[in-house]
Amino acid sequence: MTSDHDPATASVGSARYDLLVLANRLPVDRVTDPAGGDRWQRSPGGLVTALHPIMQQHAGAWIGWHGQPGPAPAPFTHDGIHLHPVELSEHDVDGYYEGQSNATIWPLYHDAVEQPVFDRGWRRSYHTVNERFAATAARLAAPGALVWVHDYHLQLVPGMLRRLRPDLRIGFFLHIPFPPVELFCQMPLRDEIMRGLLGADLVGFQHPHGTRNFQQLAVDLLGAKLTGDVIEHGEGTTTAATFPISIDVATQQRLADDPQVRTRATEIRRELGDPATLILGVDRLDYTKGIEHRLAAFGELLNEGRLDPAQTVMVQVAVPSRQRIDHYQALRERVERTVSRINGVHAGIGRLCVHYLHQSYDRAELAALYLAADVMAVTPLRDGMNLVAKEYVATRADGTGALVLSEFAGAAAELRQAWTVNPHDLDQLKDAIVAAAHATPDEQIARMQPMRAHLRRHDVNRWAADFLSRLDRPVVQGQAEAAA
Ligand code: GDG
Repeated sequence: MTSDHDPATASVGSARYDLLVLANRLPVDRVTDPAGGDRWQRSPGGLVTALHPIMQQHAGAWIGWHGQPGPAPAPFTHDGIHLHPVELSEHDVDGYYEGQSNATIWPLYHDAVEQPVFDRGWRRSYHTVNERFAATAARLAAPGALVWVHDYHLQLVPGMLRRLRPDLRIGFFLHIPFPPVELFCQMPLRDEIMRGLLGADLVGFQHPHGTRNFQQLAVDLLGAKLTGDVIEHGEGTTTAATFPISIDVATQQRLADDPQVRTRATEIRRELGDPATLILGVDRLDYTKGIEHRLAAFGELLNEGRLDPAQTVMVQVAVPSRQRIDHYQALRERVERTVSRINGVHAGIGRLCVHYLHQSYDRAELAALYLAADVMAVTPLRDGMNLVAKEYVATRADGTGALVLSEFAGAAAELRQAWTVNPHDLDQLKDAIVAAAHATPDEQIARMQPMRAHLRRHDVNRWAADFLSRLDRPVVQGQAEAAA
């Protein structure tokens, strides 16, 4: 990654960068101080943590939306990263973001657990916004720069950028599942998306299933030739490979060791009435996360007397998400009705069975919840990875705690010692929750330790380094020959 520009003297706005990251959102949020002043604050996500050192080292820039419709702020530097906001109008937010990205692609890529909505106007908007991102990257990239494009919002960008700047090395990582051929082919935008993704030199997926689905589609839909993990297509070659994302394990462990967090964990249990078993769920309030299945299982276990309502508490953190989209409003109503029904039947005065928290929390409070929980229930119907499962494991320094994990989360491919479940099989889910709740400390530790060891070796820094070093390696042709 070399170029002749000097990052020390380049001013944001006119600089050309050796490393560019493109994601729907910039890694900062605008927050308002109590005094009424606005400032930018780094967002809590693992992606920015992982990329931060690399971005600083290579004087990289991040291109993304700043989170508000309307004119984009001028480029600025925050925490050593150069940020280039992309403007989205109200119309773009409706069509590109809430429409095509979150009401078409998101449900379709998650097994169509909700019916994807197809809309011509949204598709046009998606195309327009992807063009805007590609044009910004083309303008800002130094000759031969590495460009790393993230996620389902920007699938057309690699192809568009390739046409504008053939000199770049372009990588793309999909954070959500890549669906089977039959599902993908429902999408009117399917050819354009495939050609968009194949504009990249390297396309990364969370799970081998996604990688295989993509390779098969390239062959079936576009007549590409597959040799090893290299796809030869009309426009060149693209490597498709699996790079399971992870978390910042060191930071998570520091939180777990923090005396204030530990005290808070004890306090949480006390505030909940010191139950024998605390079952925890932490998710964005999203229909892919299997929150309803989890609640149904818990409700039945209480009805059947297999869990004692006086001794068992469930805490469900449901972080508000995509609240303007119909699917999400309907889900919220269903979840709230179910919670209320369970509490109506099983709670007592001053004693709830389900504590439902439609709020977001800071990382320290989340870590305290992870420390307090005997059973962590992660039951998505489909999930690219699921970082909550990994965070729970990384927090449990003494090896206790029990993770119930859906086989449909990408994380299940790595966290093999969890109580693995098919969340659609309610009886199996119930049995797993009971088994996890009754596991002895020895059994918990025997399961937890190998998962903790795995995470120590596979943290988010390694994920980013693996992807970027593979992207930076000009060996695509060599690999094709070796595999032939
Ligand atoms: C997508 C894919 C993939 C949760 N509540 C709060 C909060 N969180 C944090 C968690 C965790 C993250 O948000 C959620 O990550 P997930 O992986 O569970 O889920 P998605 O948001 O759906 O993410 C997913 C991921 O991308 C990465 O590739 O794993 O499959 O769907 O880190 O701790 N953070 C804060 N307050 C909260 O209340 N600050």
